[in-house]
Amino acid sequence: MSRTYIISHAEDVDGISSAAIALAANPGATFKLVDYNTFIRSLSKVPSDTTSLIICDLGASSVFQELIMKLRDLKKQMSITYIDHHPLNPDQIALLKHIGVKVIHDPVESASVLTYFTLEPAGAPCYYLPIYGAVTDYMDSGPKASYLIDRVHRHFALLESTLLSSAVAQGRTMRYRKYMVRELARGKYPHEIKSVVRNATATLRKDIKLSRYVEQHARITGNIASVNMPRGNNIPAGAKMTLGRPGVIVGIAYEQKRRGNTAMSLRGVSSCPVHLGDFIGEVARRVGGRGGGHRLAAGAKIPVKAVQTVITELSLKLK
Ligand SMILES: [Mn+2]
Repeated sequence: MSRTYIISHAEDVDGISSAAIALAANPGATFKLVDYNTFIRSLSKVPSDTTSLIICDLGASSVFQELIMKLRDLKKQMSITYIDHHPLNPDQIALLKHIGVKVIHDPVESASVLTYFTLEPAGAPCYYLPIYGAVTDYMDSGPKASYLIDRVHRHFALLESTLLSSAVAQGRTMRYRKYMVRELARGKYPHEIKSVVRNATATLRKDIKLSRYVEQHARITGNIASVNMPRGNNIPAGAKMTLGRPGVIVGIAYEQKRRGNTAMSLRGVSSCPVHLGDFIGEVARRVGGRGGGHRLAAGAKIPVKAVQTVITELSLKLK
């Protein structure tokens, strides 16, 4: 009997829609949502009777050696499909292929779009699933995403996408996110899923409060605006909100977590000359944390005392 196991990114709509697409294409599969911190650990928990493992939207360049070691072991028992759009260099892609992993990688499309074209789930609502991830990951202009968006009712697709991202920001428990994945996979549109509209509205209200907080507390260092956020807020949204200040190129928001750790989000304006995902990946590794992401949108978990290091090093690079 074939058993599919799906591992996807828990933190945003792209990962959630990728998981829903993979589940729609493989009804009855088991899925797990993880973040950059729990990704490698989750590979140790893949059931041994799995025949097919699908991994979506999980940037792994900062933990690449560990990834290769785990996948090489798993590959002895199962087929592995790795679908992602986070930075991977040609040597890393070649190495993954060399150990027998099917790699679908394209930095200009969202993971959800890549997952859709790879697994081709059937049915009309499935057609919208990749668009949610593309729109909310700012990747709706990629050729594959454009192809899909050209063929749907645009305003409907945009509204459903942002409803979903606002609801995800509010419903941060893993249980709720897994529920969303199951509902989307069985053909529900976001506004039809229980609590999505209510949660999205709650996020809008919170966002207004948050933008007032950021307005009062953001600190400017060179071209960077940074803000230490109270617990329980949407950190990426906070980072984005700091960008409104004149002359600011990168916005950073961070939140203190348990055990001396900090969760950090970085957002850049389009003229930002530094690849923020590469930058934070490298610094995070050096200070004993983890991080990565895209050119203008990245995140990390780092020790509290390393926050200033990130700000100082980045402001030197942006000079
Ligand atoms: Mn993504």
